[in-house]
Amino acid sequence: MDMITPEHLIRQLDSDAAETAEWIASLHSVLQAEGPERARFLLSQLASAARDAGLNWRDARITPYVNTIRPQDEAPYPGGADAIAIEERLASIMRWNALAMVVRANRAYGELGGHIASYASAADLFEVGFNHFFRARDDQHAGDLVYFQAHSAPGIYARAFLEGRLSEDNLAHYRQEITAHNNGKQGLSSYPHPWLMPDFWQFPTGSMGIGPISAIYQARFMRYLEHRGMVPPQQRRVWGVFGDGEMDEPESLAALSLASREKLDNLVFVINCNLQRLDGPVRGNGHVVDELETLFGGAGWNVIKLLWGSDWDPLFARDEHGELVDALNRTVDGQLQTFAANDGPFNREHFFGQSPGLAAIGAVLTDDEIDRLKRGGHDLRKIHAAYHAAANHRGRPTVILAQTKKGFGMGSAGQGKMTTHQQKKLELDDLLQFRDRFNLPLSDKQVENLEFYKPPPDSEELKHLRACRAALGGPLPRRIDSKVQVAVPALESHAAFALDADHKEMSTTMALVRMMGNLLKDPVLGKHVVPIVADEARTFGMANLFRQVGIYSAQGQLYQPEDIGSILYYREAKDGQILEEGITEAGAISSWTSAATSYSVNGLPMLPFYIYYSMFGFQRIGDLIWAAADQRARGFLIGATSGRTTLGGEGLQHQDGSSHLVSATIPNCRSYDPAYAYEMAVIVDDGMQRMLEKNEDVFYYVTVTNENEPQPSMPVEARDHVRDGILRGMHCVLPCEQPAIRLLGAGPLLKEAIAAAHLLEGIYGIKAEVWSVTSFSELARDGMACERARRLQQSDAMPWIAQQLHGSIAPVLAVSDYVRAVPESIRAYIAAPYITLGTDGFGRSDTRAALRDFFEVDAKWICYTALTELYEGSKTPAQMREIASHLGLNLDKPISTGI
Ligand SMILES: Cc1ncc(C[n+]2csc(CCOP(=O)(O)OP(=O)(O)O)c2C)c(N)n1
Repeated sequence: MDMITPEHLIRQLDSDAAETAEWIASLHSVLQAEGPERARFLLSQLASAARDAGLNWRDARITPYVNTIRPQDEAPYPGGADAIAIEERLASIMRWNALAMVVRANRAYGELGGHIASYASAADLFEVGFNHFFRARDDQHAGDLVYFQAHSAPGIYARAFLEGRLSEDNLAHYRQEITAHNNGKQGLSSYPHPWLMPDFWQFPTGSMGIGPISAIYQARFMRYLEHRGMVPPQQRRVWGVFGDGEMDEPESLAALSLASREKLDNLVFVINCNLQRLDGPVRGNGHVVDELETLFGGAGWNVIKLLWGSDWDPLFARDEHGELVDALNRTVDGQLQTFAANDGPFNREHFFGQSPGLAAIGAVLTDDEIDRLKRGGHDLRKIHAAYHAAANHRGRPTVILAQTKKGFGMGSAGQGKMTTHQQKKLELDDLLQFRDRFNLPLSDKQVENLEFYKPPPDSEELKHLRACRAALGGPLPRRIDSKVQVAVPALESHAAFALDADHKEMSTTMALVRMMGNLLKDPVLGKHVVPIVADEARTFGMANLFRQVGIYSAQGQLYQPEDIGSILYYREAKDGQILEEGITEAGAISSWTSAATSYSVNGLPMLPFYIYYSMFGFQRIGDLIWAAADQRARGFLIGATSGRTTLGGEGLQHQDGSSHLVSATIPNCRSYDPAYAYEMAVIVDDGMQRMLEKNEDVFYYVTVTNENEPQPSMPVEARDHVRDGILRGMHCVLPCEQPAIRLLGAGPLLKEAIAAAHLLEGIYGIKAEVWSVTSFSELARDGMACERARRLQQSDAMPWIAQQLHGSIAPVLAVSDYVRAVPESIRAYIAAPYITLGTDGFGRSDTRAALRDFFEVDAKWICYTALTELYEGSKTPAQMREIASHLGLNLDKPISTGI
């Protein structure tokens, strides 16, 4: 085995130590005599001289494997040693209760799962935050936002238990939400879940990577609101506590440069570097801390390494020849994990035993002291110093790279073990050891019974805990469900052009943008609207908004835009309203979520419209949308230039045939695929009313297309009826007495259905009725609900679609620009023969007409398909071929799903 042996670790000795010392002494004397400015200048001159001499030398972005903050620079601990002692006891109690919660649940039902080791490593990082930094919302302050590492949730519950916010009953129902509910109790969700615990959790972080990118865009959105004068400037911060393994996710690192570019000094990341993820070490053969230091530092963040506890300080002080630092620099993470998993004698032999110098440094410690040497992330004093420095750093976001031990205190049952992440059952001996390790006042029997422990209300611990939180504005986490309303202007005031379009040519995208332009001018609603794009504003015809409301830029506009003379010039402004995110759908949706949850997070409702290529929405960033749904987001997602056959020419990457299938799976997302500008206007109006006036936790997905076509006016008579139909999913656009067939057309293919009706009548004398289906998913949801009510409550409720199609038994044929599974979703509610056409298969680059022929969804194919149903049994195959040939269709063409 390629194990690190002491010999490997012995550092290469300095070839001229005296010369090195001279250089260092010179630096020190400059520092002393002339200060850091001059020292920095000299170092940069030296670096440029080295470059000139062809040394190809570059300052490594990695600093030695030691703490960034020197002991003498540490801020004093509020309350001093006494407070530290109390807080350590509190952390021990929370550790126990968190562990007991998980082990209890799994003793009862082995399938429930849960994690002990992650919180065990993060407990101290959380405690210092809770006791001294995380500000809650109260009358004076809008509060900090804290993103909690999801699988440390048991620890957060354990704290809320001590605070009296959660009861023993709650803890006993960890991961048993349904059972608890059935017993009239509130259970605890596995991970932060605002939908299920709406008074508690603010941000869902269970899916790795979503917390980090969301935290960055939240901090940015706070600045946006401040710069636009929507909220007063306050020292609010966003704190994100994440795992080192989680940093592997692309989303975790994707927005680092945005954070520094925008100088987000209201943002602090605390990365819990316990050096392990689920399966094993994060970077066994290197240092994850160094890698993250390079990445964050390179992106412009202030990096604070918090690696070693105070008990290491005397050891570093004795490290005259740098052997200790050198050994730490060389000890890779896999080895550090092994040291964490082993005891004092092992560490003395294998770490301090590497050289006589190191052995001498370690000689002042007993084996037990070596065993208890703390990593930085377990030392309250050091953690406080790092948080204090981060909170006071100006001009840049800060990341604290805190080294900890995974499963800290779990002893041989878990600390530093490869398998510790999944550990959820502990033997009695391990539990007793844990009790002893953390001096918990529990009898053997109480340990065996996994009893939760809460000190008396007037104990030093609980008084301290309450006082700390009171000073910081109250408990955390806490989600506030604001009921502030924003008045929505009358539909006619901003969408008259769509309601009375009178066959003017426009696409639904153009109509949407025009409507948004009008809404932005509304004296009440206007300032709440947040248009968001990911570098496609021009594609969607939004360039006029650049001038109208400006593009947000924290720095304003430091250049004269090339197109300054034009009326639509590219205007950036500090109070700009548009969020132009550049080519990052993940970033843009994170901005959208920040705006869409502002009603709760900031007590200020905002109305975001994120307009994007529909293919790059649910398919590409579906998980971020799911998280937004969990957060009870309110806003509009606009899938632009949507549909498989409508975005001619673009081919398979851009042509979307599936977003409506996915959006239908999100319970609080209402999805629409309108055909007409007036339908779109009615849908947006309804969304605004429900979200801004009725404060419903829903969001809307609306697809719009770039196909210019004559737009009919909304029928004048029975507008309420039409409106109701549009919102519930379908309304009749071509009625007919005793139709032989009913055609359901959706979105851009409605016109093909209407054209097919004319073909059927004109050529074959067959009468067809045509309906515009604005939402298959709303029809299907209603159908499912009625079906269930019939079964469970013996209700006679009839699905709405069944009511609409009630008057006839003629076959029904539906056509959608999405995969067939979308129109198939309503099959169960149609009491007539039902045929569906859709666009399954890869997209192709060609004209719309060619695409619609290829996918067999144009007027001719609809007509032919209707005839196959109507002529069933009365025409021979040869006659059907003749009909197809007459329509110009090739029945031998390959299937669209073929490759
Ligand atoms: C997107 C996603 N992929 C996988 C998981 C499963 N998962 C949960 S925790 C975890 C390991 C996390 O390791 P780390 O971030 O280092 O945190 P630690 O538990 O070590 O503190 C994994 C893979 C997840 N929750 N989300």
